[in-house]
Amino acid sequence: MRLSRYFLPLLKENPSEAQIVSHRLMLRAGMIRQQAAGIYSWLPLGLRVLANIEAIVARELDKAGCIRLLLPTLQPAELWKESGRYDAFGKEMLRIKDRAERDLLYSPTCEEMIVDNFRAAIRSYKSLPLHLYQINWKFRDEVRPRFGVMRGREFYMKDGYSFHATLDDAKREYDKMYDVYHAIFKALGLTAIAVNANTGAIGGSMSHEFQVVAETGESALYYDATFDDIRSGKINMSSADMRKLYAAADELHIPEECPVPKERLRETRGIEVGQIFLLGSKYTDAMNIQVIGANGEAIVPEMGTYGIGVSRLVGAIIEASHDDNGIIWPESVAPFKVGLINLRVGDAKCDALCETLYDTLESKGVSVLYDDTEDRAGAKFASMDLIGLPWQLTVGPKGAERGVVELKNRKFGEKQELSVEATLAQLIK
Ligand code: P5A
Repeated sequence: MRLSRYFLPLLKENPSEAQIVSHRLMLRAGMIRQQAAGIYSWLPLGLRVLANIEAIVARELDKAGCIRLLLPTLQPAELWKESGRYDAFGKEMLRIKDRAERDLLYSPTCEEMIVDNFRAAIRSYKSLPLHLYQINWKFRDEVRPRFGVMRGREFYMKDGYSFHATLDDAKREYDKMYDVYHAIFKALGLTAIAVNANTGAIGGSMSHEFQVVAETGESALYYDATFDDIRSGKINMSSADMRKLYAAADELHIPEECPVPKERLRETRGIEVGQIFLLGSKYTDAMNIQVIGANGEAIVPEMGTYGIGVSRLVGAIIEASHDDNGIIWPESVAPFKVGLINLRVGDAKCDALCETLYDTLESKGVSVLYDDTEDRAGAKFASMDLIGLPWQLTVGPKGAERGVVELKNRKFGEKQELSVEATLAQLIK
């Protein structure tokens, strides 16, 4: 992508409405724009990151045997009246009437809608287990939308729902998703801590929240100090072993009953990037769902549900990975892998070398944002640091004369002067 042709509205000043660093940086880096409280446009740079996260989440779920579909964002109220949640959900639900005065709502979550799809198609235990998921917009009319995409009213969520013949089967899927979630967050460059949590408006008998530690997080957490060693990379632990360690959300932490000695107990704040629930038959009972069991009897399917805050993750990754100059994207989610800076646009050698680098990298599948504008060098460097692409490749007149360029790693800051061949070898892997 040529910067001169792109839509990247960077802000020079810190926006006064942003209280936390990720919100500030997303606005400054031209990733999002607020349209109403908790409702955002995703500008091209932000959308690329959102799409990368979405693709990683989908890839890991597909690998785990989950099946993707797409449900509508607008739902008829009748479904929610069947489950009893139409009234229970209260003011968080955005209620709409169509021209025929029929009650609709903008989906805050989709348990009812998925059960409705299940009942239209599944008759027998032989079709179980079945795990369906979607990645789609949700709306919750939060009392206090804040911190940008962290607590939006409109937000992008991965929501999965599994159906099983027995509660034991549902538990097994829950345990499997517990592991899959760790793998997903790891692939996104994050270490998540799974804490025991309340089931709230979703319901069920067991739940874990996946939390990324951050001072600015909205949840209070209590956990075994071993998690800090896992986070720092000092020790490596399997998801199964992690589950044996104590970790609880604020509301479930009872100091008198905590098994961890005081000196090993950590109290911090976290960003909830996902939550899983063992639902049992809450929705299948309420909506009268039955299928034929192995002995010909009627059984009520048992369920689980599994959520990931895809848009919230964009903010969470920035909270976990930035410095004073801007964002530092992990390669897996970076909007472009390389920022190519032409220090003297109009100089024949600089232009020719940049064009060669740009074409070669793009043709090898390495995404490049090419700064071909006439801005000052200082401004170009500052913008590249702000938007946080993993590699910065700078071409200046002296280097171009000798056929060398400068390659900087955004995370470690180290700069190398390299030949064109060596640069390409380094970036095309
Ligand atoms: C699980 C999937 C559910 O809704 N039903 C379908 C279950 N769970 S949840 O915990 O309520 O939401 C799942 C994840 O969505 C993110 N999230 C939000 N992100 C941004 N702004 C919001 N207002 C918001 N509300 C929830 C969280 O990451 C949460 O874990």
